[in-house]
Amino acid sequence: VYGGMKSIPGAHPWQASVQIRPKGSTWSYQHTCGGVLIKPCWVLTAGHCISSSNSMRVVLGGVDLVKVEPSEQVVEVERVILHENYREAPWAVYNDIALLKLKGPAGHCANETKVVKTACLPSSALPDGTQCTISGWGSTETSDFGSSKLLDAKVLLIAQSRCKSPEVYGDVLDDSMLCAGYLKGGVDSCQGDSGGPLVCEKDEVHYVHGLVSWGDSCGKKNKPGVYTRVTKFTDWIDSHINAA
Ligand code: 4AZ
Repeated sequence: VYGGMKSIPGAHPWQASVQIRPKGSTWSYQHTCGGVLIKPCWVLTAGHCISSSNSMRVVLGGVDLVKVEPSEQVVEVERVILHENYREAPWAVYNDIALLKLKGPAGHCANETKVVKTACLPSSALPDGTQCTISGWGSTETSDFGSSKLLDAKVLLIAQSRCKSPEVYGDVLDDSMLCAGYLKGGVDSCQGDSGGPLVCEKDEVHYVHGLVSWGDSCGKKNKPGVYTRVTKFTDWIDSHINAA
């Protein structure tokens, strides 16, 4: 996160660190992406975070990637569901969403605690200009390698028409995407935050409206962060979570 602040432990209880075990390694896992806990056995992340050959795990309830914290829960991924229309193009990724089914007995994968909670799925879009929150361990204005501590920042939802204008992203933007941040730059998500939450609070309920997806660099003027527009995928998510 560019222009963010260190998160208060427990402030983003749906935040997951999605980690992969590099090929050839028998024990080490590396943070690759963020994710969002939406049900005790389900984490949403970005499609571009999925690598088919490596085993994946998810860490919940932690803020520090290099410490083992008493509050954290480490859960293996049982199954990966990548959106069937996920596409990579030179300038953008389309339908950038995947579901991770967590391992665990009888619907009991993550335990809900003070610092591990689910975020809600939105049923409708919010007005342009709504203030929402991003969080993650990705690159910062001072470190390309990311932050070992979870960071967060407030961003504003940007009108699709504005974000599709030629000086911003033009027609590479489609309706599977949503822009948030500031056209003046400075505060933004970045590499390593991918798949993590853009959460907006409404009537004291936290809804995941976006997943960090892509952007032209980070924090640049007229190049806000682009997020997977979760309201476009709620039927897809429900169909997989509630499948017989
Ligand atoms: C990336 O490379 C990336 N500023 C993620 C988010 C943004 C840019 C790049 C948004 O994964």
